[in-house]
Formats: sequence, structure tokens, C-alpha cells
Amino acid sequence: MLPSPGFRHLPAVLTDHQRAGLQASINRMIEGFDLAASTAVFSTAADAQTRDRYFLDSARGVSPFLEAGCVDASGALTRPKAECINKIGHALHDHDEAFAALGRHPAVVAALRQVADEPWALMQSMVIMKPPGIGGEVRWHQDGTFLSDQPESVIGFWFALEDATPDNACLQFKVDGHLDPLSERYRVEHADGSNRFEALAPLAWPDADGSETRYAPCKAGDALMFGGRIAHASSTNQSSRSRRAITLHFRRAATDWCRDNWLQRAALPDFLV
Ligand SMILES: O=C(O)CCC(=O)C(=O)O
Repeated sequence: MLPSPGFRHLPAVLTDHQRAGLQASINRMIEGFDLAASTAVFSTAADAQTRDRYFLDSARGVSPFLEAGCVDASGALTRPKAECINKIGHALHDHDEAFAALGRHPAVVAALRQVADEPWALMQSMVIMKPPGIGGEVRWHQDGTFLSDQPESVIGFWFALEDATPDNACLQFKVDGHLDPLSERYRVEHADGSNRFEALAPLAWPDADGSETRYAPCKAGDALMFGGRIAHASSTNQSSRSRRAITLHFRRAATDWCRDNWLQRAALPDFLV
């Protein structure tokens, strides 16, 4: 296994034109969503099995996930559509040209090749919407918990589509978190859809006093690159400023993708860079 990297700030990766193209794609996706199906899944009345199936199927599609508290008792949205969406995942690069181009962005490919000069496979793409006033917290986690290969190689990229600061919930990292062991793995038994977290090693998330936390503010167009072990999080967006971002997760193409990862691309062709 290669050493798991910490985080790197890559300034000005996206031009204004590229950002506008990605935003236009996202806005088209949102316009096209019929949220009736999603509100049923995210309403408090939905059962866990329905929710789990929706999540597993999103590995191959372009699926909206709703913010908590956005659906009222009658199943209606309580805010404008775009403000009710927490994230969109998880195979946008297989369905949208702008996202496919982002996966092949020369700065991304060059950064991956610096880690290992060999083909990489893009496994997951996601939009994190973080709408103003409601965008939900992303709790401390290690990406390797949810995306696992052998030997471990997962690397994430996070692209700021808008300025991101501590005020509007920019990403935060655990100081030296890349040196930590992987604390747990999320395993899915695809035959029956059951899932569980397997504890691997004790790990403390950063203290609430902020002494072990490093904020990673970004200008619109900047990117962050980080390995699968470094714990990261973001708070609720309580500001009046939106904080849209895109994440991509790659692995070295030569590794084995774990069969009990929740994310299985099944018949989708490999996306190699
Ligand atoms: O954008 C965020 O706030 C969180 C993203 C994240 O944690 C991830 O992609 O793993």
C-alpha cells in the first residue's frame, strides 16, 4: 500500500467557464428531478429498506438526496426545490459530459500520476449542495470507511464551485489524520441488502475545541485532494451563502474493489484516466 496522503490545496483548477458548465449541468439535473419519488424515500414514513435500496441504486445513477426536514407530513417540499437537495450522486461522470470532462481534467490526472504513474479509475462523483441556511452537517469520517480497495488507494478530490470559508461550512480536516488507521468499514451484503459497520481500530475524532482541526477555505475553482484515511467533516451551512462543491473519488485501476462496498458499478464501463 502507498502511504495515504494528507490533504493538498490545488488553487485555480477550474476556469470560470468550466465552473459555469458544471453549474449548468447541475441546474439541468435539478430541473429534471421529479422529487415525488425522492420525497417518498426521505419522508419519515419510509422504511429503512426502501432508503437503503435507493442509496445502493444511486451508485449507477444521478439521484438526489434530500436535506433533513424538507418534507412535510403531507409529503410536500417545505422550500424551493434546489434548497431541499443535500447531494446528488453517485455516477454523474457516466451520465453527463461536463462531469466526464472533470474526471479527465489534466490537473486531476497529473496529481494522481504523481501518486502512482499508472491508470486510475473514477469510482464515484457527487455534488454536495450545502444550500444556505439549511445545508446539513457532514460528520467526521474517513472515506476509506465507505470506499475500500485492496491494497488501499482511494483518493478524493473536492472542487469548490463557489467560495468556501468557515462561515459557509468549508471542509475541515483532522491535523495529521492521514497517519491514522482506518477506524471502521461499512460492509453491505448485496445478496440480501443488509449492512453493518465493522470496527477496525479505535480512533478519536478531533476535539470540539478546534485544536486538532484545520479548516480548508477555498476560492471558487480551487480543489482539494486527500487520501482515504484523513478524517474530514463540514458543519451545517447556517450562512446566507450557498456552498456548492463536487467530489470525485478514484482508485488505482490495478487494485481490487471490495465486493462488499456499498458502491458497485455493475454493468457500467470502467472510467479510466
Ligand atoms: O462537501 C462536504 O461538505 C463534504 C464532502 C465529503 O466529506 C466527502 O466527499 O467525503
